[in-house]
Amino acid sequence: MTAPFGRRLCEVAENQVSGGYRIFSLIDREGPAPEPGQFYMLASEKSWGEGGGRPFLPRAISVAETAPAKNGVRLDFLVEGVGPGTDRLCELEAGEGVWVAGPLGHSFSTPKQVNPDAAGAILVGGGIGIAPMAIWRRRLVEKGIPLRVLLGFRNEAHSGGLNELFCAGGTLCPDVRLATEDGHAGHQGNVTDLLATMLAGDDAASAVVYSCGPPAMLQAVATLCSERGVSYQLAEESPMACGFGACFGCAVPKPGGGYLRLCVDGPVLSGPAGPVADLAPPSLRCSSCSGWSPKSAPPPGSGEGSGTEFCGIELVHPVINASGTYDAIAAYRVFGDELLEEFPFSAFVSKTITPEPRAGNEPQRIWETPAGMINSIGLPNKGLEGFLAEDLPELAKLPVPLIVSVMATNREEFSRLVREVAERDEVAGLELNVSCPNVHSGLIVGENPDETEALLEALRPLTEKPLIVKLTPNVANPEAVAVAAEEGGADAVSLINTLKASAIDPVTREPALSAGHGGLSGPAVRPIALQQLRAVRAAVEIPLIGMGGVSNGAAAAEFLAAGAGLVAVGTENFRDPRAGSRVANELETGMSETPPRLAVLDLD
Ligand code: RRO
Repeated sequence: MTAPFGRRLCEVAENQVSGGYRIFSLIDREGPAPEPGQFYMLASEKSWGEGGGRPFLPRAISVAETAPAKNGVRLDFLVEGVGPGTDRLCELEAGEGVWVAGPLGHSFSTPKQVNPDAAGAILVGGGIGIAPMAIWRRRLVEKGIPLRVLLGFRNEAHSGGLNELFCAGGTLCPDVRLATEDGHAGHQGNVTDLLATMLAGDDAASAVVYSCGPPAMLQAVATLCSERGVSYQLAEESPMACGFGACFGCAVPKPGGGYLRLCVDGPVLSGPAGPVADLAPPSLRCSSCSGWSPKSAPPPGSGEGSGTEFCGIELVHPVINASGTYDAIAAYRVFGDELLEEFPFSAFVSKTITPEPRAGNEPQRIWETPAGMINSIGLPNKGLEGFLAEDLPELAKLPVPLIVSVMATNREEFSRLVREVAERDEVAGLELNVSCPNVHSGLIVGENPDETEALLEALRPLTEKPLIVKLTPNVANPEAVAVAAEEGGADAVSLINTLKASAIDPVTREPALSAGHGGLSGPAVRPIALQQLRAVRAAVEIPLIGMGGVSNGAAAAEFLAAGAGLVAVGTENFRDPRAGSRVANELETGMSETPPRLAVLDLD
């Protein structure tokens, strides 16, 4: 089952207090009913990204219960206010609008063999993690699967959802047992104590354990199950900006090395941690859309189409994606054909590829900031060979021209990338990423005009296809680097990549990102991007792609006015999977659905 493409506005039906938490209900008129374990990306229509600029990114919240409602589906969410996003969700009032994307992610799956003599299902929920256990419990009961439920809370003030989700007529459901750390109810101690006792039973090996809760609890559940040879499925949590595979923030270690993206490979992982099943066929195959090919693009200057021409590539509108902010293959798995029918960008820029595969940086990889975010993703990619063999044939089915972003740490490797990528007919152009803030290559070519010019001189003879140089904002004179790129033979430059930035976790007082620093993006950087774009515009003749906090048509118009030929949408894709087409429409009509989100810097 795929999710409706994009986000939609749903109405709050009610919001009630529940043991230190809140349970709020939305009426979803368009989406399908969720499966247990799935989640939604939520952001209130009002007071989100305004004022102090936080909350900015939508929040991933698991669904606790669902029921048919008049004109749609009711969705219940359990939420604890622990930061600006969840605080705002706790304040929602009946009748308010909430932006919703979903249902997203893998759900729990039923034990294959339902043997009435078997131990059945054991559900283990801790704290806020009881939410997906509630909807899963009801589903298992409906299926007639024997089950026992173990719930753990710190104290009475953190027992939210218990009465509403696990009681009938004011009494705890008979299959539910409690553990509380303060001993106010049930077993005093951890919920995993109860699980350990249960798994010591003779029939334990035939049980399946389902669990959601804090990481330490999930680790203990996994250890217990592994020791007893019991299969298990865990609904995990990880900070995520988008929910559909675009941001690469929600990485969790994969057994055998590398990382999974929890939004598209989870949130439910089966033990030993692995995706439960494929969401949808990974191959892009939209029967009603024809893929782009160099032959299907009208020749520049032919007058066909209402679009734009950029370096000889004909585009239907001037809005593309910023590299690394949209994984079209993952998005297809989540949204299906609708993605291809209404592809949001007029050209697609791939995530940067490197000569060899890279796993990316250790989590934590993303951090929300006022009106923006810092990423330290660290360039996870399949490497040249994997990209050409697996991803390029898929990306070639997109209904728009493809620009491949490449990065290497020396000229020889850059040359290999450019030669092998450029010779493929599916590729319309290449972006040379000389500006990633998150790899420790020793040299960021784009910080040095001489290196940039020498690189372009080496690469220019290798292809006639457009070479676009992605500039870093982390230099005093980006225009000097742009001039060097132009003199070396670049066809265009794109700017800005992210600004070097750090954040301190207010709880630990340690750097919030594992790498210590990352790159800042989002509306907070827009004035800097505009200033650099203007400086570069004055210094070079070649066309420019402008980006940096483009969140609506008004912002895109600013970049075009400052001298860009195209604008790229980046961070806004995480908040709105259809941001590209929204920005393009707003540009064309001169109207923005959403007001400019530059609250921290705009004085108008
Ligand atoms: O993957 C990343 O960490 C990353 C890249 Br390649 C880039 O060019 N810019 C960025 O902010 N992050």
